[in-house]
Amino acid sequence: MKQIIDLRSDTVTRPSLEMRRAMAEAEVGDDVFGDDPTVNKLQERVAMMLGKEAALFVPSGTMANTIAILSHTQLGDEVIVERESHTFCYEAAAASVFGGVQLNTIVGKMGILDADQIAKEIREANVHMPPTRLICLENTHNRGGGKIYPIEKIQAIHEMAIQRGLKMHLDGARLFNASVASGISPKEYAKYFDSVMFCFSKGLGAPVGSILTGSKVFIERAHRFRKMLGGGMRQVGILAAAALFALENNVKKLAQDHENAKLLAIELAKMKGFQIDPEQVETNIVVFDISHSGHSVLQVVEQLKQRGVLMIPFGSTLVRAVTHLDVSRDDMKRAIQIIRELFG
Ligand code: TLP
Repeated sequence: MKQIIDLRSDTVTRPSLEMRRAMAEAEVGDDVFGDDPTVNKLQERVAMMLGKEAALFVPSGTMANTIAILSHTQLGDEVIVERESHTFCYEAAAASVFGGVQLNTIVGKMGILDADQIAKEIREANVHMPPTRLICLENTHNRGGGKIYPIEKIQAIHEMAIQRGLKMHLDGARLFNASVASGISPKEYAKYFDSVMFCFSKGLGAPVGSILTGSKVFIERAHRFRKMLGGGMRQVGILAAAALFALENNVKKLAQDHENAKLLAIELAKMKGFQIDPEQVETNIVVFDISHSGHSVLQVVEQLKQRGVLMIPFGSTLVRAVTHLDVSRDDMKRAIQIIRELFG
C-alpha cells in the first residue's frame, strides 16, 4: 500500500500507543460536577505552567477563542484582530454570532501587528461607535506561515493596551511551537495577556482538546460560556490524560518538526515554479506561492495527492504544508523527492 505523507495540518496526528495507554488508564469522574481528577490535574498544571490563576479544558481551539471573546466582552463591543487571523478567517463568525461583537480587522505583516497600528483603531467614547474592548493576537500565526510573534511587539501592544484600558487574548493554538523555536517560555509569553489558549490536538499530538487560561474570575465566566456552547463534557479525563501525556512527552519533539519544515522550505525555494523565503519559516508551517509553476493551486495539490503527498490550498496562489509528529525526517525527504519529480 502506498504510504501517505499527510502535510495538510498538524491536526492529523494520531495518538501513539503510549498515549492511548495513558488514556486507557486515566482516572475519571464527571467533569461537569468538577469531579474528574485527571481534568483537574491538567487544569492546575497548565495554569501553573502559564502563570495564571486558573484554566479550563475545552473541546477545541475554536471554542477556546469563542469563550475567551464572550468572557471578555459585552454585546456590541468591538474586538481587534489581525485580518488573516484564525478567529476572523476560520471560526465561522462564532464571535459575532454567539458574542454579538464586531471584529475590527487590521492587516499585519505575516500576521504581526504593531502597537501603533492597533492604537489608531481604538475608538473614542462616542455614542455612534462600538466600544473597543479586546485585542486578540495569534502566536504562532497560522496564515502568516507559522510566524512567531516577536516578544518586543507583544510587550509594546501590552503597554498600550494597559494605557487604553483594553484586555488582551492570545490565540496560542501553537504556543509551544513558538516557545520551542524562540526559547521564550510559554509563561513569559502568557504574562502579557489576560487570557491565553493553546491546543493539545495540533503539534502536541493529542487527539482532541484545547485549554483556556486566565484569572479565577475570568475562568468562572468562561465555565458558564463553555456550558452554554455545549462544551461541558463528562468523563473527559480520558482526553485530559492524552493532553498531560503530550505536555510530558511531545513538547521537545516540536524542534524536529521545525527542522523538517525548514528543509522543505529550502528545497521548495530551489524549484523554479515555487516562491518561498526559507528564512521566514520559523516553525512547522510552510506556505508557498505556486503562481509561476504553470499550474493552479488545485492542480498542484491534486498531483501531489496522486503521489501520496497531501497539502492544502491556502489561497488563490498559495499552498500550505504543515510538519508534525507523524512525519519523520525520511518522510520529509521522500516528500521532497516527489515534489522535485513533479515540479522540479
Ligand atoms: N487551525 C486548523 C484549521 O482550522 C485551519 C489548521 O489546520 O491549522 N487557532 C489557530 C491559530 C488554528 O490554527 C486553529 C486550527 C484554531 C485556532 C482552531 O482549533 P480547532 O481546530 O481545535 O478548533
